[in-house]
Amino acid sequence: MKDFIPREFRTIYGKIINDERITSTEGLMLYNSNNPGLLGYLADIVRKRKNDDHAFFNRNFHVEPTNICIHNCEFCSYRKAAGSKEAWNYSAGEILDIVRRFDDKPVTEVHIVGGVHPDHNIDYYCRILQMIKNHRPGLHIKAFSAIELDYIINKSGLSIREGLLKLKECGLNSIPGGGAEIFDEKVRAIICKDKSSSAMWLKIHEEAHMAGIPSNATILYGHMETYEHRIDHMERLRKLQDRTAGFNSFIPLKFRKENNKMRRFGEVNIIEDMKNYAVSRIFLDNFPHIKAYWPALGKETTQLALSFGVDDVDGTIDDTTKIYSMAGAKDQNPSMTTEDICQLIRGAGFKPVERDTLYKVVKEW
Ligand code: V47
Repeated sequence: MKDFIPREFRTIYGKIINDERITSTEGLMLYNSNNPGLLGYLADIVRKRKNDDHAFFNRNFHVEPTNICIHNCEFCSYRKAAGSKEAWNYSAGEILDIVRRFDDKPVTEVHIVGGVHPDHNIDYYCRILQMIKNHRPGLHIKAFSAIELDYIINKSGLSIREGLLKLKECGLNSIPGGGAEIFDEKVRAIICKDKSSSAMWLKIHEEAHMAGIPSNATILYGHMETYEHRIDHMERLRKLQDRTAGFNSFIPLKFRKENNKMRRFGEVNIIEDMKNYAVSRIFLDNFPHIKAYWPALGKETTQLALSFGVDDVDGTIDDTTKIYSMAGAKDQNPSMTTEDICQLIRGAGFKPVERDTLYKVVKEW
């Protein structure tokens, strides 16, 4: 047993080196420890076993079809009322025009997510998918959060499975992790009260996995939630992943306070960010990847996160998302060249590996 592991953490340490699952109580103990160095050390054991010294990224861009939304989440800085000068709502043709701007670029993924527009339906979503697939069949379409899917599938009269299979047939390859926020029903009732329930988010991802559509999962942390709420959130995900193995990555999203109704909660500090990545890596033993989403977190913090369990930094983005710049993130026009990302990763002591959405290696840089 390593001498520098404090006595109270030796059982957890033993479990980690033996690749055994830690309990919720042990997860809480890690959160409550004031020892970020130890958490980084423990998380790095899991990280290296799963992903060696590789740090993954992809070449991607986002499309945000609309910022008009039937929901009015307290943390959202992105939503605008219909009729507002800052609101937009693209037709499927306009979305294809955005995709066409990347025709000469070696991107492998388009990430499509936006508000839940009251006029949208499954046919509009299918048109988007089909137009993109016809234009660029090799482009992976990671699209539509469980919240958008809940609305359009429910409206279509199809079952969740039927709706997902229809979208898959039209070209949907995977589902992003948005909309999970915090699963605890009491917190959810305060921060996003009219949004799809936690049970529905989990059901849609479970049905997607069973229909052969992989997905990601997120948590929105650093506002009013407690460590117990974070552990409960991850416990629900861990249970689902045990059944389906359909999640690729877990993406902790740090709450940003600008231009939304939750400013009073402030923003957590970098120690809290690192703690959260480390505990996620250790607790979610059945998730292959933990992602630090650099447009939300900032480049330097992302670099540091690689030593706290993170093995993926998302992608090049090319200034195509507004969700975080509107909420006060440092990069107002998030974009990185492949060279920038490789430098960021190498500077942190890891090996840059370009991946596709499903983590097949495209190139070791
Ligand atoms: O669900 C919104 C979050 C999410 C704020 O799957 C905020 O690869 C912090 O899910 N402060 C959408 N967070 C983004 C998302 C995502 C991002 C990157 C990669 C993937 C993936 C998924 O953004 C929302 C919400 O949790 N969010 N507003 C805010 N003020």
